[in-house]
Amino acid sequence: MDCRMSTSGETEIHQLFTTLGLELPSATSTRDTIVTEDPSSGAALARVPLDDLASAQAKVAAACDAFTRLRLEPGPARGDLVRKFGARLRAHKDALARIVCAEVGKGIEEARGEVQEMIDICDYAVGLSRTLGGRTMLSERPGHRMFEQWLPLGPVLCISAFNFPVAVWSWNAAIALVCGDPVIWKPSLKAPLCAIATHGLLQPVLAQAGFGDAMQLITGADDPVATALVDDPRLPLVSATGSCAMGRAVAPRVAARLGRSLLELGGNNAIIVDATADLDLAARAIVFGAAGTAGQRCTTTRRLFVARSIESPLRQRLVAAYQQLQARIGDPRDPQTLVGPLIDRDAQSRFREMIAEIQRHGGELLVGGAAVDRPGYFVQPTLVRAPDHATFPPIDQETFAPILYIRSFEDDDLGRALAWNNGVEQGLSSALFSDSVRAVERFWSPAGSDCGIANVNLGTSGAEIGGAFGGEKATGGGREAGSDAWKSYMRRQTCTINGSRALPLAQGIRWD
Ligand code: UN1
Repeated sequence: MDCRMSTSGETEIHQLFTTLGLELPSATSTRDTIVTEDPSSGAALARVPLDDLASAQAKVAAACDAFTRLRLEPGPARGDLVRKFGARLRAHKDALARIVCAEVGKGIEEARGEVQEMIDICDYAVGLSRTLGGRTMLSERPGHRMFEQWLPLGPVLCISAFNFPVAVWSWNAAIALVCGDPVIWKPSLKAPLCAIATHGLLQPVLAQAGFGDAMQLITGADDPVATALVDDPRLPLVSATGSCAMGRAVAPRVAARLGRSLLELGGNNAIIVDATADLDLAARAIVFGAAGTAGQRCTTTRRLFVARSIESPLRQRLVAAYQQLQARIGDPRDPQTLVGPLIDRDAQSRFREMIAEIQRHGGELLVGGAAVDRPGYFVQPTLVRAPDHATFPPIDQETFAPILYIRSFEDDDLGRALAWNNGVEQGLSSALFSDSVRAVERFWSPAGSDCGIANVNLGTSGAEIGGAFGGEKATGGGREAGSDAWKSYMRRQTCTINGSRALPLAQGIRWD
């Protein structure tokens, strides 16, 4: 049976690559390989050759060479490369989404959304390529003019995670390209096909413009390949998405060489629902936030704090919705499916271990709590009532699975809910459901949510690309995508010119 499924998985991938006009990389005898698998069946999809240290170094050298030319290309011309890439993504949205769906098990509707997020950031970056600018400042010295300019930084190392295998890279790549920076992409080894396909779509656009070496893809093991990239002083910025543990390994190494890092790490995101909230709206947002993408977004809703007087009606709505969800677990290729598999066997084991820990600590399983008995790595979306007053360690941990904890607070004690919201090591996303302007203002006040994202009457996940994306504390402090996140990809130069014949010193110093 495994053999038959493996054959169909391989055929599907082969056909999708053909639709994109691409060839699957072929394994050679000189390279190590990995087998990437379909998490909804456990069957093999393809054998992918890995880069070794020597090939990785050669790719870094090529990117450095590309930088010497890309930095001199006018910004709008760099934007045109991104515009053409966006056009190719539009044309091939469905096939690329199907590869994401097959390799990481993301439901096809959400996978299409992920490719749309790539298209959106391309449009955004194209606009940026004609609008990036610096400030002019007032000089204190007569006849002097002071301004700042933003210049390309250098080749950027982008480490991406399996859960958004193409969109998060595109936030980095589209912005870096218009800023004049080549990008070296080190994708998760759980999703190499997504990266190979995306890279293949971009490559003709770059090659045609003489920048075929500006984007490099390195599929390599953490040790020694990724470690060497992180340590490489030729790469002034390391933009890394993944777990807090990964960030803790990467950040000190980059800091040791005084490089820049841009970290987008874990989240243990909460929704607070107060007594004035629209419960139907809240319930819909909570279920998507907690069970969408099988709980594998960094923005997934993992904790729910509910005002005591509405706890029972909201819980009833959620229990009913979660019961219905159990029938919508399945093949992510089926548009009726709402919950696909976890990424791999380890993730499924961690889910099981966490369920055991929840029960050990007195958590009440309201719905779900089991792995699904079918091939692949499926688990049930799980709703847990956490004890209100006892300490409950599972709630403080980010388990990358669809587990949602509910806890209640007294109606007049929003301060407690905010303290719980802020009482975890991460600080990525947060949301409040409320019709009270006072509650909303408190949530957004300096004493409110400590997260990088703070939403009102919408859930914690599903951010648009126009905002700066990222969070505080153990989430790493980085900001990617919109707003002024582009500044991380450029170097700032403060420039002063003296147009007079005198040489006045700043701060009024006389030194004749
Ligand atoms: C991630 O999980 O790493 O806001 C990124 C969201 C998506 C991006 C998630 N737009 O949920």
